[in-house]
Amino acid sequence: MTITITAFERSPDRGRGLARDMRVRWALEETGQPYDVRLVSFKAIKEPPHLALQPFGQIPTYEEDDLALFESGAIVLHIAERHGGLLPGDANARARAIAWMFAALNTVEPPIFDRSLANILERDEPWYEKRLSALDGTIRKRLADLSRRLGEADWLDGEFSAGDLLMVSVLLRLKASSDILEEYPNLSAYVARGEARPAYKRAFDAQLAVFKAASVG
Ligand SMILES: N[C@@H](CCC(=O)N[C@@H](CS)C(=O)NCC(=O)O)C(=O)O
Repeated sequence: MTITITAFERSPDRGRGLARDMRVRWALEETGQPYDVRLVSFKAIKEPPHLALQPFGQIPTYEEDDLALFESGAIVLHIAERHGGLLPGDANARARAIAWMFAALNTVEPPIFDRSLANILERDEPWYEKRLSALDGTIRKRLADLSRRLGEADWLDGEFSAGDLLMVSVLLRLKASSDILEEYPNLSAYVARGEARPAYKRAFDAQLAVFKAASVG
């Protein structure tokens, strides 16, 4: 069984670990699964062979024997369900960990992602400041609620889970472009705990190596 994922040959984040292959790499590292990476260009992801794997022309994708998957959340869930280490054994705790995965991607990521997009695409627009301030308001609301729920705990619900992996991944995007996360010291410490995990570091180094190799080449 060989697992192959796709990642950008030249990631626009310049190796800062913000592209969504990072969360898949991290899940594979947490569960000790070896994997190959097929590097793709922005042009190639819009062409038929890649579109057959990812209908929206994006990375990451995941291939394993005759299974092909897209959507980073679905891929992380698949990895977590097949291999130990990312979901609790108890059925209710497992369901709660999966709820945190959805919360990360459905509730917390959207305003954070919209903010990073506005930063790139709308910076020169007359509405930019107003839009940024509205997005920051939504993000602060989400973070305040998350911070209250996390409290002094290390992870969102007991042991580290795929829910934490996705939540930390999402918060890292915010940390890369804003100081908002620092307003919530327990969330900053939560993200730092995620980044300190050996599996995170291995995944980060692997994606950074791709960027460095592309810069030399
Ligand atoms: N919801 C998708 C989003 C995937 C996504 O936005 N990928 C970005 C890189 S992080 C991409 O491929 N962007 C290129 C494009 O959309 O053209 C997932 O989680 O997999």
